[in-house]
Amino acid sequence: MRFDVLTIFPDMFSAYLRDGIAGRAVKRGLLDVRLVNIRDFARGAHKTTDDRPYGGGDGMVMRPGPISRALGSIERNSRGSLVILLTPQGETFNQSIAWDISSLEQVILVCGRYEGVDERIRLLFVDREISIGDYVLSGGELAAMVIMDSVCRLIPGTLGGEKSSFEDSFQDSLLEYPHYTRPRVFEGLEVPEILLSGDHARIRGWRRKEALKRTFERRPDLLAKAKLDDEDLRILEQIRSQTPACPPEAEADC
Ligand code: 9D3
Repeated sequence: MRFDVLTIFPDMFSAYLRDGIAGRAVKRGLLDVRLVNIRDFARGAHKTTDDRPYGGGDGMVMRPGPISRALGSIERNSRGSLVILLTPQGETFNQSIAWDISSLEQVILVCGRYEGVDERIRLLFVDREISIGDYVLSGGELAAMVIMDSVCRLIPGTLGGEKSSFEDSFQDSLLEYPHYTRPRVFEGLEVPEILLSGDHARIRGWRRKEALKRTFERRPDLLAKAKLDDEDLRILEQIRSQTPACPPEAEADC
């Protein structure tokens, strides 16, 4: 798999590509990452990549010429490649989109800056538009790294000794149970006795209940999609019955 990243700030990627999971995939020969500096394709004495918006208004817009030429410089995989624009107006990224992308041989990530990219880039070249969530970033670079990170984990061989992405996705419809390591007592707080018992069946049951409890409390939306067996449903009913009802005057907050 190969990522080509178009950006005016290629240096933002160096620490991530050195220390992150994508860097490891590159070292193992599973992934190729090429950084393309859009400014290298800007013309004129000032090499500007942005300009004022037609019609007026605040902020600057990325000019189409440099991005178009940068895209033209990329060798395209004959078996197909996808151009993704990182933009607040895109579909919200999630694990299902990460799986989609992980099946491709070449992904071209275009990082916008300023108020955005000239509309004609989108019209002429972009296959998919992605946002990483409803908050304001200063540009697409961090979003591109988020996508590379989550997609890399899905390439077989990237995670090495760690938990496989298959195991990860198997559980991913629920939040995780609480984790503990040494020491047994920290700041007066003890590790739950059951985790020290060596009774693996009871430990599995405790963890499943804690995962269901957390998901019920924090992300009830996930329970709707989760694969739950009869035992899970029984535990959930017990959790529900132990949760105080929401008083009508506080309905919006609980
Ligand atoms: C503050 C300016 N906004 C209102 C006029 C529009 C705006 C334009 C450009 C807001 C952010 C950006 C830069 N952001 C991205 O390029 C971006 C992004 C994001 O801000 N949030 C979540 N995902 C992404 S992907 C690219």
